[in-house]
Amino acid sequence: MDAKMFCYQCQETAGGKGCTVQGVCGKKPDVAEMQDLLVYVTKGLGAVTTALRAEGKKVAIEVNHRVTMNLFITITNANFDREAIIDVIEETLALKSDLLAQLADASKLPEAAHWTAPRADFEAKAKTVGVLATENEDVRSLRELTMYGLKGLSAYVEHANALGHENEEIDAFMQRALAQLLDDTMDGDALTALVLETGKWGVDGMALLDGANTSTYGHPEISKVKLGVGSRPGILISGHDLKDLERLLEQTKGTGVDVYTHGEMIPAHYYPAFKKYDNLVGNYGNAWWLQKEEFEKFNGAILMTTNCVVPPKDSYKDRLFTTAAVGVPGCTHIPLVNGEKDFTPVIECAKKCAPPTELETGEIVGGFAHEQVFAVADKVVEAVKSGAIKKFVVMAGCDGRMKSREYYGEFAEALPHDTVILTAGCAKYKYIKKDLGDIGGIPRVLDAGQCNDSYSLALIALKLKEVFGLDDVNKLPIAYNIAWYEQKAVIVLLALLHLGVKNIHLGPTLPAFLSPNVAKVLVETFGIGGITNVEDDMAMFGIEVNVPEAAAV
Ligand code: SF4
Ligand code: SF3
Repeated sequence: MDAKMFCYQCQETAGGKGCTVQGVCGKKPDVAEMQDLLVYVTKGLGAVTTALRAEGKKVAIEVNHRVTMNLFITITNANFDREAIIDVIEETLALKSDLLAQLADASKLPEAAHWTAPRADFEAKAKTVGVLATENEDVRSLRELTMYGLKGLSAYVEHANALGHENEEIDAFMQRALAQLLDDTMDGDALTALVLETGKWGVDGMALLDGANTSTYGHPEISKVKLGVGSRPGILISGHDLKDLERLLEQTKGTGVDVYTHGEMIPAHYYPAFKKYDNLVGNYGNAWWLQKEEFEKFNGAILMTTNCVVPPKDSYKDRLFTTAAVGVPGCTHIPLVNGEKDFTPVIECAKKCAPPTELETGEIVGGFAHEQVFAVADKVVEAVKSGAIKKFVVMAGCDGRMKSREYYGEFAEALPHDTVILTAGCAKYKYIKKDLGDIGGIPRVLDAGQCNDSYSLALIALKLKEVFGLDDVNKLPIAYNIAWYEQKAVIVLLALLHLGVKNIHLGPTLPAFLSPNVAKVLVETFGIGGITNVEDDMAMFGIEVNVPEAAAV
């Protein structure tokens, strides 16, 4: 049977090879093809803006934002709305044609820079520009590795942009890289260099977002987050966009509606600026993949500010709202109008709803971003010197549906009591609610925040390297056991490689988009590896498995 689509950008791709009938994520072929076309026209736009810069012409901020938003839309679990994607393709074509007209010489640009067509012809074109249009498996692998890094980077840049922080150099790189992905003269070496360069800009992108978040909302501090529920109706806000949370908290003040965070929004509670809202009650639920059950039980309105959204059940579809890059057909989308968003439909919906059904009680502790850890650095260093802490294990990344991910909860529990977990991203939901204790007051799970806050973990590693007077970050007692799912994890990985971190282990499976040859280069150059089982991996990381006290006697 002919493939109806092809996508292998995430960890859950069908059979560990590629989704060809429909996405495991729920993406249908008719949506997949329009995402392919959106990627294609955005590469064409990148070629045009890169040529404009080469002619010394300025590229407007709105154009940069168009590029980042387009890539963000195609991230796993962000947008399932074919019609909305078609609208974005049309807008991009119009923008591209305006910019083309400003070029003195457009003769050397690739076909994608010139391509335009009426909407009726989109489908036919889309079928010719997907991932498999690159025939050579290694070239395809390197192109897609770069592309997924760019998609992850676009998400982080978009959040920084939402807070008014811009970095034209990052935008120029992203657009040049998009153009280079169309360039058939780029060989394996040139593309490998592009992959690594993407990691460099990944560090800059995360630094941009870190600066945007901390200068707007303060530095995260050690905080307790409530897990129970109140008695008023609520809005559950999910995704990564702190600006949307701020707007929602402002607009719900005095309305009698409470706000709860979900999934990747939990670290909002760590920022000083959000502590002043008494209607920000706590966190509800877990990582993205459990949302079908949890959104149903929440009873109230739900706002998805970014991925990861799962195509909703009818039982709560009318309570689900999207904004920015997110799209779900049939759900109300809240647009940005003149720099503002009106969440009235979300609030009005919530007012008519019952309060949330309690899932759990208690609290979790987080807020160990770089400044907070630096503030207790003496304590940490002392614990390492005294042997109370023997190893740090970076377990950042994503959570997901696969049963094989139970490994991460088991791994966390099996770690001996002289180890500390450094985490960020939704991967933490596998162990953050387990009581793993503390070491002399330092909790054994230090949550820095969202997946983009992996940047904090890198800064913490660099700080420890400095404090211990080491010449190589790989000489620190840190193991990297990272869970990945979507493309933000790809940019985090490339950023860590750029910072010189070696021997990172990725699971639960290695990316399907790594061809055997590309995987070999990553293994040989950076020591990248997979995972097997808790016991063998503990030995591989040089960690003694935790023996429960009762069993030890
Ligand atoms: Fe498949 Fe993942 Fe692509 Fe969805 S995003 S279609 S699950 S590879
Ligand atoms: Fe999670 Fe989607 Fe990756 Fe941001 S929310 S870490 S999966």
